[in-house]
Amino acid sequence: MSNNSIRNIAIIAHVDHGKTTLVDAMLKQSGIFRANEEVAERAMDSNDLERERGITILAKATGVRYGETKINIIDTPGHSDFGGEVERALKIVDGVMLLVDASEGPLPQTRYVLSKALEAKLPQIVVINKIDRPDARIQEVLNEVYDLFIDLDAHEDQLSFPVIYTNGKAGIAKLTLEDPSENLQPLFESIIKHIPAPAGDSEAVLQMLVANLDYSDYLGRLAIGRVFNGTLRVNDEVAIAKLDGSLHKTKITKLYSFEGLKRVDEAVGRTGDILAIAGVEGITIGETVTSAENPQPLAHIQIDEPTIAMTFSINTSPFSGREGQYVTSRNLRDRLDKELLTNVSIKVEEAGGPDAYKVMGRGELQLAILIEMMRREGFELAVGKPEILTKQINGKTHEPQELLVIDCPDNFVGVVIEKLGARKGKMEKMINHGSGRVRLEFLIPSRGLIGLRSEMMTDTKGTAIMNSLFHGYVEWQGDISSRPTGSLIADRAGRTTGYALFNLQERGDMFVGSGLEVYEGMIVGENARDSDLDVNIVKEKKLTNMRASSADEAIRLVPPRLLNLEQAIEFIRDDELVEVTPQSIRLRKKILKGNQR
Ligand SMILES: Nc1nc2c(ncn2[C@@H]2O[C@H](COP(=O)(O)OP(=O)(O)OP(=O)(O)O)[C@@H](O)[C@H]2O)c(=O)[nH]1
Ligand SMILES: [Mg+2]
Repeated sequence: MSNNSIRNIAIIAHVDHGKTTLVDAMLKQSGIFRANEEVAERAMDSNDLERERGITILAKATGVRYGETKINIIDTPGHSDFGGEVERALKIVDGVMLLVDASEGPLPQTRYVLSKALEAKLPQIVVINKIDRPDARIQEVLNEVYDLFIDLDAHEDQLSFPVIYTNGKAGIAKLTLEDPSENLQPLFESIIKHIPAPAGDSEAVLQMLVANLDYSDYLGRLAIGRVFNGTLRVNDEVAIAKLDGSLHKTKITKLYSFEGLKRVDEAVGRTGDILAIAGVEGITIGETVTSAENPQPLAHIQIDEPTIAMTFSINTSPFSGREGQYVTSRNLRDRLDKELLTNVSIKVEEAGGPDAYKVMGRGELQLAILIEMMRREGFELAVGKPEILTKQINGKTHEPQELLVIDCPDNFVGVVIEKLGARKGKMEKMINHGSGRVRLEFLIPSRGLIGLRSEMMTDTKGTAIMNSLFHGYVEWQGDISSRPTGSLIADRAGRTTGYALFNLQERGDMFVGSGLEVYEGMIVGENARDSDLDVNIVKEKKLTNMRASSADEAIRLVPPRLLNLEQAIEFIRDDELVEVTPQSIRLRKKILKGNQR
């Protein structure tokens, strides 16, 4: 039995290939909005960090109507660090739209998300997007997509996917390039035709798989998931089949379906639909809402392991508690526990005592986003250098490896190869599109990527595009030398002076301007040499010297290099920390006292 009036589809792609923009257009053309309604661009990217960074971080569900059919669409993030979001979205859909940028072609995350969709045996609609780009190479890109399918061992019948050409920005979809279509009708039709309706029996035992959580001030925890079998009604007595095997009885107090950017109250949830329910305090992702009398849990959601870890600890700097609201180890623990509820790809362990936690995730960006969210909520914390999670395989240490794709102008190829060689990168492929840009593919230990982005940007004058993808484990690749420079460290507390900065700036890059409060052990700059250097950055000029005083007015300070959170995380070494507060990002030595280091 299937519910032919519903389709559940996820939209998957590499970062920035236009998923959220296409969902915008689908929402608009399905008549969800009133004629005069103001709708923001990339409306599904609703949280602050998503809007600021212009990327999707969390997978989100929406529903549109096309004729008699309700299409639930899950917009997913394209950045590799958020792959866990894609993995769980795929558990509750019956097919995917695989979007590929008509100029960039398939990139590492295209490969990743497609491999997950093939693994889940989900049918695909291939969408070649951004066909309006002046540098679009549509036919070539389509061929690259076929190659990718073949490379991923797709079955013959999986190669007969439908192809749609779109300009997501303008809301146009075409079945062929000559198609005069001026709207998304061909895409909607294709979804209805090629994506199977959800199977499931409305009379069978209730089984709803929870793939996401949300929170409402009135209703408490909301579980979002798909009803695979049975029918769900408000006030039903149900059981939550917990991950640990136990059963927890509860009553559904509220039921919603998704309609555009809103949730719509429902009394009865349909089999096959994606719904949000309340009355499920304590539920977590991967659990099943099922019959209380005859519980039949679905298989748990299993996703890829974390590859990177960072230590989050309470802020022990002399400035601790000045700028943040939440500073205790209890605060930190509670916040991380809360994160674990919704963020399936993160793991947390105690790291030698209650004041520090090892937080494990898929990449630096994922952890940096978590830290950024925490500081906005009022937390202060200190974080250490990211470390790679190794694994013992047959008694030998293995480390995670990444497939790294770099796109750069051909005159930088030499620099790029040299840089990656030093980081144990092995070149696998080099493709010259003949457009003046070259695409290089490397296998490189994940360690080798830490701090690479900023160096690569400097080396290629900001022209390189880098993308990486987890590519299994390899035997430990030996030492990779870290930053070749040392730190400039404040040797006493006080306020920085222009005079001191002026005298220090020839030693390296300064991270602070004048008049800033510093403490002993705080890192104030990057030493041009390879060792650390303690400096007096609060030194006042001697007031008795009239000549120096007048000369001071003319001093020219080089503007400080202000590091953002990700740059700070990339900069620090093992014996250093980043101190994060709602207002500041400071770098420090783990051991503050100069005479104890
Ligand atoms: N020229 C052109 N630009 C497009 C098109 N679709 C999207 N874009 C632009 O591509 C950029 C990325 O679009 P998004 O919709 O945020 O991409 P995304 O795939 O959702 O990105 P992530 O969620 O971060 O992976 C934006 O600047 C869009 O305006 C298109 O059809 N043509
Ligand atoms: Mg997006």
